[in-house]
Amino acid sequence: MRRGKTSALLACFCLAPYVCTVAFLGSLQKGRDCSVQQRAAATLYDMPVSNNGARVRLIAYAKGLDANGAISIEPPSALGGLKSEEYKALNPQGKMPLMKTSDGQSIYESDTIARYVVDAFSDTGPSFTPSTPEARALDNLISRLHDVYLAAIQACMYKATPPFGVFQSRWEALAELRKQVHIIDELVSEEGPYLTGSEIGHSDAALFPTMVFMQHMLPKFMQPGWDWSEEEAFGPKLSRWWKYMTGSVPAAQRVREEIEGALKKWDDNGRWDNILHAGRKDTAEATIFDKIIRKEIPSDIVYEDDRCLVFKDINPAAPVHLLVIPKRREGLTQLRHSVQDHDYLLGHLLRVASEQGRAALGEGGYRVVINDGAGAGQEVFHLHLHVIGGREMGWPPG
Ligand SMILES: N[C@@H](CCC(=O)N[C@@H](CS)C(=O)NCC(=O)O)C(=O)O
Repeated sequence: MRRGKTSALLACFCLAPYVCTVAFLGSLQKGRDCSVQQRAAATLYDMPVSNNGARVRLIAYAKGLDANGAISIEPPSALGGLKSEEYKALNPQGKMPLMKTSDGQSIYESDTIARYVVDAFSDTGPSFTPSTPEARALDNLISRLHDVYLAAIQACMYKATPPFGVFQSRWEALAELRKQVHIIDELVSEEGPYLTGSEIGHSDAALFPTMVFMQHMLPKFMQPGWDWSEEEAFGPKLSRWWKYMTGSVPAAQRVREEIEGALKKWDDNGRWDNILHAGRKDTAEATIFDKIIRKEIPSDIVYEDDRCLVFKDINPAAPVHLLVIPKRREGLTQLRHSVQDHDYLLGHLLRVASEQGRAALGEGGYRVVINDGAGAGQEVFHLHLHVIGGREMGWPPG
């Protein structure tokens, strides 16, 4: 839809006089086609740190929609904040981004806003729609994998406490994040430079801001066995794509600067100081249990899963005496170091202790003991639950 400047100006006056006129005059100054100004002045409510919002911003910047006044960007505080009644009337999820179109319609969820922007402003800038059905299918697939499997658990990199999407364990969520990145890497076009080939698409806009998060945050979680290497973390094709986007795509460079500027403030404010596996790493000495877990020294193992190991105490205090230990200590040298991140692990250890107690003793009673500290009889500084039974026990325990 292209019109002359006069008819465009008339249309602008009919739709939204003030903003459209400003936008139109702006376009005159820049000597651009003014067709986009007929829909002028949608508002995107968003913040620089928001990677979901950055997906829309990247598209808007690439299309020049902020520069020509077609989209203005406001913080959610302009509507009283994410949790205000005014904001939630427009987006009941209370999240950003949110778009209010020039006719007052509210659109939320970044993928939906991005598709609206690409559709409504199809006459300007890159189409963000690859030209073959196969490339479009790949574009949709990567966008969807990003939304369902990455964005849904990304909070494991920066949120203070679980859950992280469906994960209660930060460590397991981080491992899943890395796995999902590799699944996407496998799908990426060999030729590039974009994810699906020669044309930029929705998937580039969706994944790039989340990559900025991962580039900034994942190295904070590295530790023995989890060394940081960009190529290893992202895979060869995503690493190549990242270099291209950061080196040759101005809209991507701009959102990267915006996000990193905000993340720098998070760094400076100590955001990661108390985050388990980042600022709060387990640096205590290894114990004999680590060797048992790695099977470097023999033990009589009765049960094992991804999270814990159960074996017979070599110095039993009763006919049945099992030790239930976490495979990853996660700072739990003692019970007293537990934080909310450990809820999943503590619950798991207790359930396994109960299963193993019943398996060993049937209807007979058993006792589950955690000694916290040398004064309470703790000898190995790696959290362990004693499951003791098979004889009469007194109370109080000595
Ligand atoms: N699925 C939503 C996710 C939106 C979302 O989680 N936004 C974050 C910022 S990136 C947010 O608003 N967080 C603040 C909050 O949840 O209170 C989308 O794609 O738009």
